[in-house]
Amino acid sequence: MLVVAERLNSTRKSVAPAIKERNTEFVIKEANDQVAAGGDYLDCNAATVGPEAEPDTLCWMVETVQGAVDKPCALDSPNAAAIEKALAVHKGTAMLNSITAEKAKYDALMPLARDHQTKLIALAMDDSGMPKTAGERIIVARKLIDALVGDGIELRNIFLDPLVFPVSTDPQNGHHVLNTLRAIKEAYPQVNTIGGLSNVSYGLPERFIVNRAFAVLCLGAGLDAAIIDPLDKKLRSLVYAAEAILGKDDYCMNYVTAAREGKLER
Ligand code: THG
Repeated sequence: MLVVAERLNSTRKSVAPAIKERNTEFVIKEANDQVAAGGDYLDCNAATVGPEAEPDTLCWMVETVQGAVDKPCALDSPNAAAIEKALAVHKGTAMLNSITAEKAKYDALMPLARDHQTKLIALAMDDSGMPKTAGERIIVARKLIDALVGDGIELRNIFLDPLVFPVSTDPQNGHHVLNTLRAIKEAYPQVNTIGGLSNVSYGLPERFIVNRAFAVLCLGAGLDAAIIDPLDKKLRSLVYAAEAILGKDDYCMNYVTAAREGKLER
């Protein structure tokens, strides 16, 4: 499973002031910690500084992160101006987080993804709002994937996000995600799937437990990548184990190596 490390997000209480004050040391430590824990992409979200300051702040985040670690970033913003500026300073292949089938957003962001050949997170939503059931999400997802392919985006660069909502608000919310994952992988085997797993546990106690259970279920339904806190060793351990069980880890090499390297925790 590809890990998009989520901790450098300005909506987190401890991160917002650090980003506003351009605390380089804070960002470097988070980047180093998340890569040491297995992060493949580092999500960078500077939304709370406001739309005026966001482009320069996101650039500063990307340059600070990539000055410390040799990893690509996931540029977490709906602001095309911020994405465009950040792409200009980003080294390697970035991930763009995210595009939707909302017309204005699609038209602003699709050319950036196409021209820079980025990885692209595609959210299953359009101008009619957030789809609810798996059936509704699959219709929107198909529309979006087909539009992207028509505009020259390669299937392998698309990461379809089915949108994760809390199970505390609707008991079917987990099911909607799992059913969407299965349907997308069946219809488009070359498209990758991704989700922000921690959304599932909003409003519940001991959220980490719910997130871990959800990660395992999503892997079983065809999840390829996840936006997670890689510092959760127990979550990472369950992901290694689940991948071995699902035949995604030849001879359990990754699991055994993780154990040898002290990365597993029961
Ligand atoms: N899909 C896509 N992108 C996303 C999401 C998604 N980006 C944002 C989010 N969802 C995933 N990232 C985070 C980052 C941090 C936290 C949760 C999700 C987090 N939340 C604590 C909480 O809510 O309790 C904040 C506590 C704090 O203030 O520190 O840590 O679904 N494509």
